[in-house]
Amino acid sequence: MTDGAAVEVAAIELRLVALPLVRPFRTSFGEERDKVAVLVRLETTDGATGWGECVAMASPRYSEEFNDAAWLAIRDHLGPPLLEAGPLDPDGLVAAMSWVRGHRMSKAALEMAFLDAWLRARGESLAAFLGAERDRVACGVSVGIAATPDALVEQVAAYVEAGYRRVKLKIEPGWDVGPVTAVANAFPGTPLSVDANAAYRLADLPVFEALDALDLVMVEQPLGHEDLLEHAVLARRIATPVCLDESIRSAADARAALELGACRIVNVKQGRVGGLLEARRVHDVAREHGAPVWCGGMLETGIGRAANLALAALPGFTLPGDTSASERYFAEDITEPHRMAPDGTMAVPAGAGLGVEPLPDRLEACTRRVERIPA
Ligand code: SMG
Ligand code: MG
Repeated sequence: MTDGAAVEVAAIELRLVALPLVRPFRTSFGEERDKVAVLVRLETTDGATGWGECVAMASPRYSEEFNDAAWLAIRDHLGPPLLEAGPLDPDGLVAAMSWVRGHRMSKAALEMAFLDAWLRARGESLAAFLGAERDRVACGVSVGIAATPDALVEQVAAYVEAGYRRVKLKIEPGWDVGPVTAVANAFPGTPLSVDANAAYRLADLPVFEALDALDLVMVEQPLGHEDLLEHAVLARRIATPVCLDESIRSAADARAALELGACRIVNVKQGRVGGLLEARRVHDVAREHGAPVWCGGMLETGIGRAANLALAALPGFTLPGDTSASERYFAEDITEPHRMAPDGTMAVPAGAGLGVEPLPDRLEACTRRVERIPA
């Protein structure tokens, strides 16, 4: 439920930005060298503006969504009715987009931009609006597939040194028990997890049985991206808690997964579930089931990262998130950088709305394309 004044959407600006990553990020589904994202800038008839970031990638590999599709979904389908909708509050905005099936990352980007504008006008931070109970959050780091186990250990050493409170290693068939054991042996007290991005089948059970010996915090999305039943079977056969990412697209999915025993932990990404309001409902469902949640990441720029930090400050987020410092991704972010303290925590932005905005020069330098509706 949201209360308070409704505002009218006057214009929506789409902007494609590209930022080089400090090092390529390799997962079981491919390698990212640049962060390419659609940003949304929304204006209200009262003159308030807000920013949103779509977490889709350049190609439909993490999920079916991708940047070019998000651009069209927003420009041609989601956006125009919002310009005609009259006064909206956040629930009204979500309702006005609900006729579109799927396209959750596009809806989430519009919702983020709307909330930023709406909250700035009220002088309220996103974290306070969502119900945050902390002003700092614990940070983990997600480490891509490396060239060799030694190279992986070297990367992890720098992150452990920086203070990260949990290290997640990407795995795929052929890059699992060996490199993960090497890291576990090199950093005995460091909480470790693995993320397969759906690269395994149930027949790979021996891999997960072998990983059980390493006392991992969790194994994330080991099996099919749309599968719950096989995850429930695997979860019963291994000791390591299963966490789901790709398979949870809504609070209803989270409820089904937890009640089926398909997972014990949920990775929450606001974009994957269609927005911050639905992400809060995923958090609420998991809490009802006594399941910890943590905030995932999509290599966001400083805009999307600010939203993640606000979400990660909710009380059910009891595990460190993939909410790493800006410098882990970019030599220069498009906002002031989000910095991590040596104790492995990061400040939740306290200013109104997202509490951050793009730096004009950086935004200009990263922009590849802009389009506005109405034109
Ligand atoms: O934002 O630090 C980050 C990346 C975290 O590993 C991460 N994300 O499956 O959880 C995941 C992946 C999805 C994006 S891979 C490009
Ligand atoms: Mg994941």
